[in-house]
Amino acid sequence: MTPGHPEFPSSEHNTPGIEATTGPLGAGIGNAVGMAAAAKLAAAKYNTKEHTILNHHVIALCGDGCLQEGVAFEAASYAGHDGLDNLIVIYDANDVTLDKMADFTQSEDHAARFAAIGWNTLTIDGHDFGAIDEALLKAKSLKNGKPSIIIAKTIIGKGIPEVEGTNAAHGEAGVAFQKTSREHLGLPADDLWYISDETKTLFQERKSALKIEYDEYMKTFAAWKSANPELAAEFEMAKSGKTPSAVEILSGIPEYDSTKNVATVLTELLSAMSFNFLSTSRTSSCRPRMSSFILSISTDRASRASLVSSFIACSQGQCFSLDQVSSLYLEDTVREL
Ligand SMILES: Cc1ncc(C[n+]2csc(CCOP(=O)(O)OP(=O)(O)O)c2C)c(N)n1
Ligand SMILES: [Mg+2]
Repeated sequence: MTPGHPEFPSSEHNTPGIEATTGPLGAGIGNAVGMAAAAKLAAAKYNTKEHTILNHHVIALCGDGCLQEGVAFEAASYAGHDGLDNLIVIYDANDVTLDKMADFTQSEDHAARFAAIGWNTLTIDGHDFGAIDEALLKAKSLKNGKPSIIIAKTIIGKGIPEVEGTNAAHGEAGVAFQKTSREHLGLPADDLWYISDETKTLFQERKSALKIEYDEYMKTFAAWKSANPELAAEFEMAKSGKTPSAVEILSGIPEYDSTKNVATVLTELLSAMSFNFLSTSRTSSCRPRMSSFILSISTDRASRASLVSSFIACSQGQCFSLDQVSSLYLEDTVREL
């Protein structure tokens, strides 16, 4: 759906409607899990008893190659453990990875592997549109605290007999046969960008149906906004992606109240300043530990300021390991003590 390896937001290869794509295999699973965790956090913060403004699913497509990467399973394991049932991964299981058949390098049972880390697994014929629809509806309706993977068995290069079902179909290898393959698929051979009337009608009808849903949603959103102006302002700020300046952060840090325990101070601090800006990537499970650790050794104002800077740095994409953070702050604190 998205050509090339468009890792950069400004890439000319970005495809409208696709929110994130990656080049490094496996990273997309991490993206999807992060988006699902962020959606859960945001829903918990912004939805009210009266209005639900966030209840969407995150849907990601991946291939055999994505699931060969270790990072994919670290993220998937986190998603299973943390019950991200708003996440659906559709796996294009075509048994090919670029220039070899997948069984040349792997032999795992993906359904069993995902089930073992707490996912729902559904296996379908990926060329059957009805089955895809049905599986998506099922995955959305399960709501059993588990993410879902739809293992869609497909044939790579379908309709191009010269390469169909083999690694020769990856990339541009089928280009030489494109004219005949269009014929095999029942499409006009010479019209490279042919879109049937049936397809156009389908999308027009879909657009009208979605417009009705969109208008309904916007009514709910407006009602939520006027009932919750403060939350709405925070929501807009979060969407804008702007982070507070260091001065604003420092002025927001409360004086340490020695009658409260450090965990309470941490919660107050984070909820006051950083909630919208913490990202949830594969390192997220270490971040709360890292923060409690730093705060437990950082009862003075300057160290707490450093803690907040670390969080902001993390949210802006620079992530510190526990070792780096401890070497930065622990030494000073130990010296002071
Ligand atoms: C981390 C990483 N290693 C290697 C590559 C090179 N690479 C590009 S596509 C691919 C195999 C992709 O397999 P799959 O996702 O199943 O796609 P298919 O061959 O089915 O089209 C590899 C290894 C990469 N993009 N990223
Ligand atoms: Mg493949």
